[in-house]
Amino acid sequence: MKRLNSQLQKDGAPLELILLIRTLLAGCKEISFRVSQGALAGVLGSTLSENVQGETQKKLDVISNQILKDTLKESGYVKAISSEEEDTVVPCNPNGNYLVSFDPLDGSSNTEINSLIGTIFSIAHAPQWMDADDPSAFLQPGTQMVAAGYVLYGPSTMLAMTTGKGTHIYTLDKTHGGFLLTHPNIQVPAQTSEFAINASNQRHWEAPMKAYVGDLLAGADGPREKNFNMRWVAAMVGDIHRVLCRGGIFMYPYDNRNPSKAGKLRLLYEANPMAFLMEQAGGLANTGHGRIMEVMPTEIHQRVPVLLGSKEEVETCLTYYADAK
Ligand code: AFP
Repeated sequence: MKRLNSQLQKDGAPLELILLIRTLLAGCKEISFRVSQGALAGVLGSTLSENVQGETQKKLDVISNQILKDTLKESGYVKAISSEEEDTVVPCNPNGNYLVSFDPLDGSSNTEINSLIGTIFSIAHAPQWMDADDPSAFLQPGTQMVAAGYVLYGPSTMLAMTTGKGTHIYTLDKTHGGFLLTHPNIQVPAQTSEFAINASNQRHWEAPMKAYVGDLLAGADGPREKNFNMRWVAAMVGDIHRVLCRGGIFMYPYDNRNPSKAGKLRLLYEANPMAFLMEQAGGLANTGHGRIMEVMPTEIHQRVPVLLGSKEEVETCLTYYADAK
C-alpha cells in the first residue's frame, strides 16, 4: 500500500512542502494518541512529548493547539501560524516560506461523548514582504492554498488531504506510525439523498434555506419527488468525511441569531480547507452567494455560510438562492 510520501511526490509537491506536511502530521499523531486516552488524557499525560508535560490538566483542544504550535515553530518551514485557538497570528521563523492555518480540534465538545473530532489545516505560501507577526499575510483567498486537509480521530485515525492534484484519504497504521493510502483520488457522487444541517436553527435561517430544506423534508410527496435522510455529527470534520466517502450536502448557512456573524464556521480554519478537499473530489463549496475559495478574507477569524458536497445537490440548493434575488 502506498505511503503518504510517495503519493505527495507523485502529485508533484515540492520537497519543503512535503517536509512541512510530515511535520504537521507528526503533531497530529501525537494528538491522535492523546485523544485516544479519552478521559485519561488529563490524568496520565503522554510519554510522547516533554514539552507539554505538566499541562495535562488542560482541555484537549488547548493541548492540541500547543502541540501543533510547538511542532510547527520548531520546524523552521513556517513563517506564521493562525489558529482558531489564538487571538492573533503566532510568528515563527522570519525566513519560513509557508503560512499554516488550523483548527486544532474541531468538534471539541464531542470529546465528552467519545465521538468524532479532528484537526483541520491549510497551507499557503508566505508573502516575502510580510513580517512574521503581520495578520494581513493570511488575508488571501482560498484559491491560494497549496495544501489542505484534516485528520479525523475516529475508530481509526484518517487523513484526507489535497495538494491540488485530487483528494486522497489515508489511514494511520498504528503498527508502524505511517499514513497509508487507502482511498486514492476520491470522488464525491454528484447526486445524493442525504443532507446534514443543524435543523434546530431553522427559524433563524434565510428564506432560500428554509424553502430548500422544506422541500428536502417533504421528500417523495414534495417537488423533489424523492425521500432524503438527515445526519449530523456536530463536528464538521466528521460530517465532511461522510460526504467525501459517500456523498451528501453539508450546510451551516447564514442565520440571524447574531447578525454581525455571517455564519458559524470559520473561513480560514474550516470552510476553505474543506472547500479545497471537496472541489478536488469533484464536489462544490459555496456560501450561497459565491464560491467559498474566492472569498477575500477581511480578518483571520472571519466566519462564512457554508454549503458543500455533492455537485448536483449543491447546484440545486443554489437555485433557491438565485430565485430569491
Ligand atoms: P466546536 O469545535 O466548538 O465544538 O464546534 C464545532 C463546529 O464548529 C463544527 O465542527 C460543527 O459543524 C458545528 O460547530 C456544530 O454546530 P452546532 O453546535 O450548531 O451543532
